[in-house]
Amino acid sequence: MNTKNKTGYVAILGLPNSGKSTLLNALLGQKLSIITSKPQTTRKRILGILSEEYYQIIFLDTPGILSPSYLLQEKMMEDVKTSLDDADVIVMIIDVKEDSSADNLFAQEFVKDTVIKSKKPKLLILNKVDLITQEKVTELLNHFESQKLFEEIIPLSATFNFNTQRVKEEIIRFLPTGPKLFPDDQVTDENERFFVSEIVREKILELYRDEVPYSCEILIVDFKEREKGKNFISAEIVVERDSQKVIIIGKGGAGIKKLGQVARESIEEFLQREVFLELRVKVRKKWRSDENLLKSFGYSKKE
Ligand SMILES: Nc1nc2c(ncn2[C@@H]2O[C@H](COP(=O)(O)OP(=O)(O)OP(=O)(O)O)[C@@H](O)[C@H]2O)c(=O)[nH]1
Ligand SMILES: [Mg+2]
Repeated sequence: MNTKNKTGYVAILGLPNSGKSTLLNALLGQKLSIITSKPQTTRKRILGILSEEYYQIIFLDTPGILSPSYLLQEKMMEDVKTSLDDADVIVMIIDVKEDSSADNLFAQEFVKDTVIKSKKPKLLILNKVDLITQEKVTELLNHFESQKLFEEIIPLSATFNFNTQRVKEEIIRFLPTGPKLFPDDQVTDENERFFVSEIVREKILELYRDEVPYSCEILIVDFKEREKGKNFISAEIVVERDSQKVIIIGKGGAGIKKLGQVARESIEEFLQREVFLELRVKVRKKWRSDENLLKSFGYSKKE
């Protein structure tokens, strides 16, 4: 083992919709985390591993920081907290269009009382700089540099891959030395089933409005790799109310048909093989506030 190897965990933290998952995917060079224009897309910590000869960065993409209003959101915040605990380096990310001075981010108690006070190296990413002028970027850099809260402040456009390399280099600077923790060819710790369920959820977030996508959870109930023909995947869409089931299915089944089609295409792209996707909708009253159901859906492995 090379003694100069650098290895460590890097937590990507920020408000919902700031671009955490887009940054993770840009750094990995592949789509692992789902991304949508709606806040609270990511619900669980997503681990993404970037291995090169002399380093291994283990990224933790996290749900957006929020003040929880129901149990599911509490579980989401648990994942944020454990990611912070696990991290060797903290990457905080802001959306320069929505929260240019990071006032909203710093207003969050968890950020104010815990993240900022952490002794771990902290980098601040000013994301979405493609949406503002260069003058504004310079102004923001000066503003945050004078605060002296961060080791480095880096302007970024995660979508357009501007400065992604610099983010990676700065992270490596602050990584501890140590042997790699995962095999070089391993990208994540979750299985295909998990990512397939995430893709279905991504498509629901894209296709449905208001509270409907937020009331959905996806369970993969069957996943068969058949020797001949396509893989067979059966997914259950769990909703909270009968009315939401009606909306998901749509008039004459048009909604769920469209969902099945776009989700299948995206799953096939991810798996690089053809699949048959079956979708069913089930009502589980108030699952978002039900400790046992949430546990069975894999939320928060709180010891
Ligand atoms: N213009 C622009 N949009 C971006 C950039 N990075 C991310 N976005 C968009 O911002 C939205 C949110 O991106 P995500 O990566 O899902 O954000 P997130 O922080 O993971 O959000 P949650 O998982 O909900 O907490 C998406 O519509 C992205 O396409 C960027 O650099 N520039
Ligand atoms: Mg996300």
